[in-house]
Amino acid sequence: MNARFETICILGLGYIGLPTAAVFASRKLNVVGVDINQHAVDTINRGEIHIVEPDLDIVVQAAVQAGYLRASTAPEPADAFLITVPTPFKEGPGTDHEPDLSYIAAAVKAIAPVLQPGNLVVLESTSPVGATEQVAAWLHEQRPDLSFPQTAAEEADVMVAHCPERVLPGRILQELVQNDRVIGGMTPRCSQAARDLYGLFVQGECVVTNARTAEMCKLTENSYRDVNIAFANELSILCDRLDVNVWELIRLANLHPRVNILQPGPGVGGHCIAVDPWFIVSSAPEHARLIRTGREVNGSKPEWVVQKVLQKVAEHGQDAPRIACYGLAFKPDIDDLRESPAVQIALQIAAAGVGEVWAVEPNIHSLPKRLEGALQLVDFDSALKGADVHVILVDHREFRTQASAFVGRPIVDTRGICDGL
Ligand code: SAJ
Repeated sequence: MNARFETICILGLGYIGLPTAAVFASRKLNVVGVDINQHAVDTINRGEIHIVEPDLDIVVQAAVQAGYLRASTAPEPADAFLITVPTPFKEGPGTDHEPDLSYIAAAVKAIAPVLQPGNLVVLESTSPVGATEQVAAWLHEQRPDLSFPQTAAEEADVMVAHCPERVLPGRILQELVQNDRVIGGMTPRCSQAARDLYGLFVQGECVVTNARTAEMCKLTENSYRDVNIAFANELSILCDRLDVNVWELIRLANLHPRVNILQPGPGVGGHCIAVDPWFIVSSAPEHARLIRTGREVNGSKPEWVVQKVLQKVAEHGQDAPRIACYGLAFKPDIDDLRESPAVQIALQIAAAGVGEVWAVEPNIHSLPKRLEGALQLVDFDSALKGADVHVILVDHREFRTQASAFVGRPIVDTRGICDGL
């Protein structure tokens, strides 16, 4: 028999939680989204959104107006609880990229008092192997009156599963519905319940495995991409040394039916690909050699770009030049500056003190506090007219469509948007 879900409580209303909440609500489930950020809660309750993601505003507005989506700072009783909070690194001395599960722990603590027999708890946050079992253990500690799968197996009062998100920022709403999902329940009954839940909106296949495999699968997907981008980034550095056009090289190599090289760039950003491979490395450092090297290659690319820019500035030979950095986001057509190599590069150029550093970022209205002072936000036309050196860091649509404007100017093009012009 299919598990019945009428009310869903989603903890963490960020890039994953909010779209997921909105999609469940659009299927006429009662959704309570929970976030510790009062501003996010108020914004959503007005039917607006606090992040940039294509079409999300329309879906959220419709869901709030129809009464199916509501935000709150505290969890409420529900049939299923989804945990979609961040898993950053631990900070402080002696920590080497170890995952920080404190947001998950806080979410567990928040839902424990409202848990009821028959509930399903799904961990969606990207997590190190073993985190779902940890969630179940924490829940048991806080609710000794309820039984959980680690002790009661299929008889448990509360079911627990891992179902990692795999959507691409910029395409979240399509990918949420269309992508296949990996479902890792702590028992087959937990998996079945989670499969029923996601089956309410997922059109792709929901493939069942155990929780540890699901955790490792998510980390593997992002590590695979990281290592492949590292290959492209290494090629770009080699080609620069060997005077070969890397964009043309990759196009040609990819004509081979079994070669598919990704694109080089200024480094790898975001809160996923630049982070998740470390969760594998920190769990077995001596065995994760390739994955660590991929991270190191991508992690050192921004520094290489900075050196290229300083070289270009020196060639230009002007005192106090104005250097325009095009793009601050970690990838095209989004506003997300987290772990962005573009931000790192712009700040390092500013710190080098060779000139004034301008940032052109069409997806934000003002600079975050930590960038104020070091950078100046200017619009595309002013940068094009006024800057002496142009550094393309993100291939935003606005830059791609106007790439010919850069021709003939001193430029460092980390994304190849001017290739062939
Ligand atoms: N990048 C390159 N060259 C490429 C592709 C990407 O330099 O050829 C850079 C981007 O500019 C960006 C970074 O890599 O800085 C990551 O971007 P991305 O588009 O590859 O991935 P994310 O971080 O937006 O989303 C990834 C996705 N994972 C995979 O494709 C395996 C997504 O499906 C996951 O859901 C997401 O991580 C996540 O949340 O884990």
